[in-house]
Amino acid sequence: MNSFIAKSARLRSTPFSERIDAYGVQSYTVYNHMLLPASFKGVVEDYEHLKKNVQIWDVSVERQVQVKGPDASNLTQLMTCRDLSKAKDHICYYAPIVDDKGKILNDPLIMKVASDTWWISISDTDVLLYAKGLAIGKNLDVEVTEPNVNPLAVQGPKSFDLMKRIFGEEILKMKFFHFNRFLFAGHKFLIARSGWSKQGGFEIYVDNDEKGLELYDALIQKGQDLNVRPGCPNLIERIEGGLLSYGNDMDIHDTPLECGLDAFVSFNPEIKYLGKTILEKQHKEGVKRCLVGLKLKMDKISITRFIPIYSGSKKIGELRSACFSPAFQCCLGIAMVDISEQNFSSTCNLSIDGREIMTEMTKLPFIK
Ligand code: THG
Repeated sequence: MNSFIAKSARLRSTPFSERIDAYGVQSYTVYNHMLLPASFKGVVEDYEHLKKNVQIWDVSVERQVQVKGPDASNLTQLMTCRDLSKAKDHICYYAPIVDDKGKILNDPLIMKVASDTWWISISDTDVLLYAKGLAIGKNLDVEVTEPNVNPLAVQGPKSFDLMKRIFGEEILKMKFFHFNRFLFAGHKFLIARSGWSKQGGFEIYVDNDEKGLELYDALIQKGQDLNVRPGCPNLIERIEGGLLSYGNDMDIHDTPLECGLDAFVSFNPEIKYLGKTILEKQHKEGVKRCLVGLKLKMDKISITRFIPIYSGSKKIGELRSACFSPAFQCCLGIAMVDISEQNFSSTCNLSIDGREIMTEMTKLPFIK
């Protein structure tokens, strides 16, 4: 297929777009109405490189929905099933946003960045519109905006060395999922020890285009001997690590309990959020389906839609993401299956897309 994406202002560029082009991005996906690189030298080569070195990712698509004002905490809590009542400045919270039916609308990181200001670092749905609608409908005293913030992720085992060279020893003291402000070129950047890989690293919330580009170039220059490269979230690495992708592994038809996100669902009587009574009922009765990992004895797979899974003639679930894993030397899949079919003790033959595949069901993540 020789098709390409026609770029326009509607597919908003980022402060780093020109660099990514120049460094030879190979493919894009679309995320929050923007282009997100999907590979540079090929998904497998990018994966091998990420596990050994350091990569700079333009993840500007991780948009910040800013909720600010006297009712900011109320509105933010109303949207998420995670208890944010004790949320501390300097800590990131993985906090699913659910609707009035307890179904997942988004699975962002949420950060309290000032006493009356929250940043919701969203996955691929229009949380801005949902928040605005709720604020208007409930007459809340808040301002909901999307500030000009473009995250840059520095990921991989050598990210610590690289970040130290630019921001000093202090940055290495920061714990996982904490954030703080660090100086570069006279500008204070909000930086978190986080990122959508299991290889370790940081996310820099770039709120100044010019200084951000200067920082991008410094990261590339100072990382030459660390074999730094531009990169992007990697399909294989994230499936092995069990990082769920909204729109792929889960969507508006699923609840956080069905997706194994129980740790992020509060049943504290003091906490009020939309969909809570439905989630309480589901928690009490138990879920009817759940996300599992599948090890599939096959050497190639590519998923562009949910693929029904049959055991004999019975449909037991659907395969939602999958890839060939060099680490496991088989295909790994993430699937939603009937709870009665959950079985971690034996292998079985499952029919996937009309092919009988020897399959082992496992808990997620594949790699701890
Ligand atoms: N960083 C930022 N924004 C984001 C993402 C990100 N927005 C979109 C998307 N990614 C949101 N989804 C996730 C999913 C998982 C994680 C982060 C964001 C994650 N999970 C850790 C894990 O599974 O090991 C820890 C979760 C926990 O224990 O709290 O990192 O990546 N800014």
